[in-house]
Amino acid sequence: MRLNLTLTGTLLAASLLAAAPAFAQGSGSATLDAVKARGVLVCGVAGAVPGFSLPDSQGVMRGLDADSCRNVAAAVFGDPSKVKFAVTTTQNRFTALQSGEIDLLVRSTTWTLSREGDLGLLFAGVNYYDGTGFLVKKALNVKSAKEMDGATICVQPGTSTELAISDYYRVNKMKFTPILIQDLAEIQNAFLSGRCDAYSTDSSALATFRATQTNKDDFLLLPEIISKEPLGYVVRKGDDKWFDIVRWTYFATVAAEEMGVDSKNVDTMLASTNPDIRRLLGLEGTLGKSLALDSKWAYNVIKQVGNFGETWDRNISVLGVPRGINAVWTKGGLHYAPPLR
Ligand SMILES: N[C@@H](CCC(=O)N[C@@H](CS)C(=O)NCC(=O)O)C(=O)O
Repeated sequence: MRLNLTLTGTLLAASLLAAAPAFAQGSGSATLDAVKARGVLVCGVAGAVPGFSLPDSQGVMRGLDADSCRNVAAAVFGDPSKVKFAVTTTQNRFTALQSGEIDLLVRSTTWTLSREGDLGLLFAGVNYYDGTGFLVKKALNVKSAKEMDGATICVQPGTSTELAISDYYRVNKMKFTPILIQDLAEIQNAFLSGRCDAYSTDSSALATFRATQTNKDDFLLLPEIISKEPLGYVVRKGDDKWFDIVRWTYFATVAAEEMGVDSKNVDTMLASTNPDIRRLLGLEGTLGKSLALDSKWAYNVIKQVGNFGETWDRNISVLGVPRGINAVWTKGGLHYAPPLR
């Protein structure tokens, strides 16, 4: 019996080996192969958050998350328009990725241990170092979250915000009543109509929500940022090559900003003698090959979408949100690219 099992095992291994040459002709990434065969990257976004992902008047998805999706499409296809945006909710975003419905998730999603350890997902990069905040009406006459004992707080279910608020209240020995509302328009209306004293989520979204209100001066973002919410690019575990592609695409945008390469000067930079710039732009070395991509993968991202700072300014600075810790490390921020060599 044992012999039979061993034999079956050997046969199985042999048949897998026999199949290996066909697999070797692929890129080594099932996700990359599927994306290329389909001709389009399917990227999960929120589709409703100004500055992150929101269709403009022409129906074109705009925002930092949308452009993060475009970065990967530009790296893979040399064409950032080859993205299909899939609208996901705070509650279905992880199953959409696990089931293979989407290739990549960039949806103001916080990198946490349990999301990697329990959900079979990996965070390949952080496009916004954020934190949970509270938005209140000035009429409430509150200046600090510490004055919010007994408050009702509107929060979306399935978010890391829920845990951040309960931790904060526990630490400060205060009580609150959560009002859980999934739909974004509904939660914002609940807050505006006074159903809750505060609206809590990532402070970026609170700031951009406030900035887009006609009576924005009636609202106050409380000074406390009560948690760390690094928002990022998320992929499934088990496809290391795809993880590499997404991770180094993000790093390429940061490296470009660090080196002063942007969408406007990138063609002039093709004449640069700086070895780091030459490798980044695919003029020497084999970085593209290492990722199973074209040698111009990073050039295409920078030329067609922009470096990290350009993407930030286009989507976030315009809403009046300061760069802060989201600057590159050479300017005192947290975005730092390891060597592209
Ligand atoms: N970063 C937190 C919160 C995510 C979250 O609630 N995002 C909000 C604000 S940016 C959102 O996307 N709302 C839009 C929607 O649900 O349509 C998490 O990963 O759980």
